[in-house]
Amino acid sequence: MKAIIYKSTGSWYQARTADGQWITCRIKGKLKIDEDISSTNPVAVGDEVMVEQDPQTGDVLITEILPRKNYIIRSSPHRRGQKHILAANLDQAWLMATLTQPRTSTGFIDRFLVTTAAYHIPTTILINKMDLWGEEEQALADEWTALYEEMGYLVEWISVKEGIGIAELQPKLQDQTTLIAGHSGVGKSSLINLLIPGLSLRTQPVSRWSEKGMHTTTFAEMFELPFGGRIIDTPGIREFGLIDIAPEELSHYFLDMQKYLTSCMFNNCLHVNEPGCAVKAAVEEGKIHIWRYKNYLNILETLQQE
Ligand SMILES: Nc1nc2c(ncn2[C@@H]2O[C@H](COP(=O)(O)OP(=O)(O)OP(=O)(O)O)[C@@H](O)[C@H]2O)c(=O)[nH]1
Ligand SMILES: [Mg+2]
Ligand SMILES: [Zn+2]
Repeated sequence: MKAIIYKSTGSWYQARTADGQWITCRIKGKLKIDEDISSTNPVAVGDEVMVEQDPQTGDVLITEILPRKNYIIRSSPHRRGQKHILAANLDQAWLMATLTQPRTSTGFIDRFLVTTAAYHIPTTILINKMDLWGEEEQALADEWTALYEEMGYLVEWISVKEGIGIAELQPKLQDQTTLIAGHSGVGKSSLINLLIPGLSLRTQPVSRWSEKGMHTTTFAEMFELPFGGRIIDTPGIREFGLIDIAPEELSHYFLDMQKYLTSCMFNNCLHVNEPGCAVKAAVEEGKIHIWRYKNYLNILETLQQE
């Protein structure tokens, strides 16, 4: 029978079968995997799987992972060089950021956007905790919003605490499978609690000293929305490590660089110090934001080290 994975806690998985039953299952010794991803988690939240009952033990076993429509992958937080699939079969990704308590860096945002662009997953940037904004944060919010909207991303300002901007999110979530990602403490679980009455996911204040989150959510988990659709809560990500992206490919996933790429003198231009580089010219003319270019160079350097 077919089932969808809602939660993984290491060796056990919670899933829902095609006929609506909730089950707990584990992986059969020899699992048929189509793609060769060699991740630390062979089965991810959102995966469609085939399950069958072991006649001897009565355990429900996952016998096959059905082909994934897409997935979001990053380098494993625990083991360098290993891959971890955040979730699979997504309609969209929402990157939750905050300007204070904690502040999300644009480097983090840009790494995430590169991955979702590489896997063709439509992405929205949610900026939470607007209730805490002073003049500086407001100015930054304006700047980020203009920058990312120009590239074609949707940017929404919300306050989960005060319920601002939340009703507007509902039609965007309806009947979609949405992943929510971001640093620890930005309010991912708090938002899901607000969207699903009766749910009480654990949330925790950010540290007063470091202004960083406490890594309260420890496993990704998918929930059904009362108005239709599914939403995936994920553990806070400190650094989003990119995977499977070649250095020459990187600029293709910077949506603001795309239109200049064919004008570079060399078609394998890395836009660092090659002559006749249209990307660098656009940066100098202010058509590409200097932040974005700096983040590009940083990411490029980490890709070249691999
Ligand atoms: N001031 C303010 N605080 C908020 C808002 N949204 C969430 N918080 C608070 O931020 C803290 C962290 O919220 P969580 O929902 O636990 O954050 P998370 O993103 O799920 O964090 P991890 O599970 O660690 O990744 C909690 O104390 C929330 O009450 C908001 O809009 N404004
Ligand atoms: Mg959480
Ligand atoms: Zn170039």
